Amino acid sequence: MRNVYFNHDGSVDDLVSLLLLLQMPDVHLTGVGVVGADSYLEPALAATRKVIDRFGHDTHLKVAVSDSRGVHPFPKEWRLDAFSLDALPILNESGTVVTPVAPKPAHLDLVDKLQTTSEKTTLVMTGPLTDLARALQADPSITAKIEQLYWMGGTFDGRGNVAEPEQDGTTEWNAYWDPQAVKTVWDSDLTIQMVGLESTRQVPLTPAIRQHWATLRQHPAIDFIGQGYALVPALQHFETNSTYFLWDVLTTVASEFPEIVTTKRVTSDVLTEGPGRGRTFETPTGRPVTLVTTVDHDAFFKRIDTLALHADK
Ligand code: AGV
Ligand code: CA
Repeated sequence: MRNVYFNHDGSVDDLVSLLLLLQMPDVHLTGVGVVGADSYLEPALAATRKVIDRFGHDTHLKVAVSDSRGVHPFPKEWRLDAFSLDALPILNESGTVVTPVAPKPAHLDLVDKLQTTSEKTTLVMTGPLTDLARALQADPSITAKIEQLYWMGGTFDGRGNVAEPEQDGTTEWNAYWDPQAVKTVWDSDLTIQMVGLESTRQVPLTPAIRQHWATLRQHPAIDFIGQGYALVPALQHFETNSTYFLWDVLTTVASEFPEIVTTKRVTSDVLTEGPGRGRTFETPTGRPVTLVTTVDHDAFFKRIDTLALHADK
């Protein structure tokens, strides 16, 4: 069994990532933290607890709430999706929420879980790095208990996904929310696998994929995935700023099934000031990162099916 701690920020693909982590036979989830970055915190927390109730196979997880705040807030329209997710009937059949809230804020819950787990823990983070940066500041010795960090964020190809004033279009949102947190994590000696936009662009949400999930909706976990991805825009005629990709799901699935991706080692740094703040970039003097470069598209989507079907058991 592999210990995994998951920190996410409440968008559709974050919750689908949680669902899939809960189905991985070799994964022991030691903790889950939620940050209200690409979501409002209350519905993101509630939906997280309900996904664990419904699809968690009686794990004894508690969900930790983040009090981290970003420098550049996500668009309100995107953050509102968490309310719709939390209201989906499939998460509300029982009418009660059982999974408890952890007593400490997410960054300190992370420290506790790492330090009290005897073996090392793999970190999967599908939102900004703020909670990890704060955990490192609270207790620098946690690096010895972290096997590796898998992070969805950043990009090296100069094509960002932030369409906001006073920035130059080169940054990815999770990095842009808190650039200094990326810098703090980059300055640590953690082993990092990064899933940036160059690879996630290979796995857009499309009408064909939605149709595929529709045909399998008799399986509750696939129904949840289909309902979730019905809330966000697919790649239809051309890519817009709101087009949805399977960013976080790729990160999560690749953390457990490395054969679906190819990677390369890069040395990199991040800007914390100026119009490119939040931009990750390659530089010979930077720190090493394993960057996911390509995805086996069909194997990836097949893996989602197989994992989701596991929830029937
Ligand atoms: O930049 C990708 C990150 C992922 O962690 N998030 C969404 C994923 O959960 C921010 C984001 C970028 N574009 C978006 C985003 C969009 N069109 N809708 C919602 N969130
Ligand atoms: Ca996310």
